[in-house]
Amino acid sequence: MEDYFKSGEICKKAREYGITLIKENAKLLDIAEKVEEKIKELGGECAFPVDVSLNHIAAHDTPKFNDDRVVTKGDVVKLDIGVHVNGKVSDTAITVEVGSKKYEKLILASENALENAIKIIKPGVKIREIGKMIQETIQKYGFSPIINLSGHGVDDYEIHTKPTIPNYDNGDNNVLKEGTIIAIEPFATDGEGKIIEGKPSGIYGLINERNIRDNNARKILNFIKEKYKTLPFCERWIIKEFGNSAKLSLLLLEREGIIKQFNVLPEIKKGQVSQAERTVIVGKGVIN
Ligand SMILES: [Co+2]
Repeated sequence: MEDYFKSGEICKKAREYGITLIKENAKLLDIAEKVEEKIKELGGECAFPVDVSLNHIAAHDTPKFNDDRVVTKGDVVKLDIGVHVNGKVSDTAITVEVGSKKYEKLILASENALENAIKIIKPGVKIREIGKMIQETIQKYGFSPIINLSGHGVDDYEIHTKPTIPNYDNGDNNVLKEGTIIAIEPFATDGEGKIIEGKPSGIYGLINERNIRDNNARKILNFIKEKYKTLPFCERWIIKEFGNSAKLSLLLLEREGIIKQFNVLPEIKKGQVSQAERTVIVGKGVIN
């Protein structure tokens, strides 16, 4: 348990630091790298690449190597951060609107949904009740929850495990048990309330530990197994370690079905999206 609290503390500090970096003209790459650096400085490791997702992109957008995108006025920026300490994962996210207040209510909707959900979490609460609370809170603001994104359990070196915590009443009558560790992450949108698969994100995960003959690809695969285990990693990190030619090896590993690439997740109607997330130990409270 101690490592979870440590992980949560680092996660919280990284989030607070991240907020200070989200400004007009800031490079997305700088935001991600500085937050990742901060996590290590504080004694943690990244549980996944820092995501900086803009506007109608709900999640899973991490800057590429040499990414030159910058934050512009009016952008709604979701910063999603995962930390682990000896594999104990905590997950958090916030939304910042830069230089305007057009989406203030949308951001409040996801924040308030998160707060209300956390208030009712205790041993014995039905999973559907949490979803219902999130849905009702977001709808009260006049928006829709994104129903095909959900909160999730976390475990040793795993960021998405059971139980699934829906952002709507999905009818799940299972109850939460004392000590279960879950990330709650409501997404609110002025779109339809659904995400689709977008462009490749440059974020990968190991899915099959098969051997590969190619020397460079094997070297990189060994590095991934050793360093990230089953946690997501990104092209940017691999290029930093192995140089530009690593791109080819990643392609090869992907083609062989050894690693899988995730896609960015846009809202289906290109609606604006806000997100808020914290990690909770059932019966003990929020850790980050
Ligand atoms: Co999460």
